[in-house]
Amino acid sequence: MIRHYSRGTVMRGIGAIATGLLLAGSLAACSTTAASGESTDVSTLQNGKDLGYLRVGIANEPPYTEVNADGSVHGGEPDVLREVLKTMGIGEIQGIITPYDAMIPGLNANRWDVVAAGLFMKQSRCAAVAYSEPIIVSTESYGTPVGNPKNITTLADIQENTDLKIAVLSGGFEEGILKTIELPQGQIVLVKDSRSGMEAVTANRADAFLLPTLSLRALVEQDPSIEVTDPIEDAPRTGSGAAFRKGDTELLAEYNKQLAVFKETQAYTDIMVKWGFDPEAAKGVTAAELCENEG
Ligand code: 6CS
Repeated sequence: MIRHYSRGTVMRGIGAIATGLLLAGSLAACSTTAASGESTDVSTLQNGKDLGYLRVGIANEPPYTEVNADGSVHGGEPDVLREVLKTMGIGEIQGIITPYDAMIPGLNANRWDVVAAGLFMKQSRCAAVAYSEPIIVSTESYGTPVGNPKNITTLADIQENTDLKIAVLSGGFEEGILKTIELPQGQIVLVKDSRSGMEAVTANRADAFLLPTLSLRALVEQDPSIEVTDPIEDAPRTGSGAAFRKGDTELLAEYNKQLAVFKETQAYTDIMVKWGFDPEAAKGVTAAELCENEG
């Protein structure tokens, strides 16, 4: 991705970023209005080095992504992204919260430079963006009423009982799972966020809420009104890493090179363990394998 910045804009941008970083995590992107005078072609990688940060699309769904009260961005994905970018000369990330179904359109519209949100790899997404090698491989579960009264534990269970209604995030990976198994639309309850998914279950509009296991567990820690099943054994393996624009080949290549080194460090293990992920799960798994996921 080549964007045209005049040298003056780049220098003004660096000054602006120095101020911005003092605000610790303000959610902003640098101005890209082209000034008069000579223009220079600046790649996303070089632009990140010049300005000191990359803009990252996130969801704010712990433990994958979490935005603190001061605006700082954390979670398994952003914490790894930040450390790997530092080895590449890019000191910080600026988070922009967005729904999952807007992450790829926003990336390709240059509203952010990378997605690091646990945006699980599957065929259609891998066709639209350039994923790094995976840093997280995780599982899916159901959030059900306490006691799981309808004993919903697998995808087969909801296919066999057409009375069951399942809440999923609109445009999320889980909606894709239900479409792949050809669940009738009448059994699918689309919700806009995790809170709404939980409420669909507690208000009896849905019999279960399909979401990553660790995300449901984080929600239940705050609100034990539902319970979380064991990982769904017939659900696809979910894997994620940083997602870049297809044209940012230089950024992807350098990121993967540094990521391979970082995944062998104690710092990587510490981040994964801190957020509840298995640091061994992503080792030996490739983006190519995870991109075979249907949907
Ligand atoms: O990749 C996705 O669309 C899913 N990823 C996470 C971390 N949560 C739910 C979302 O649907």
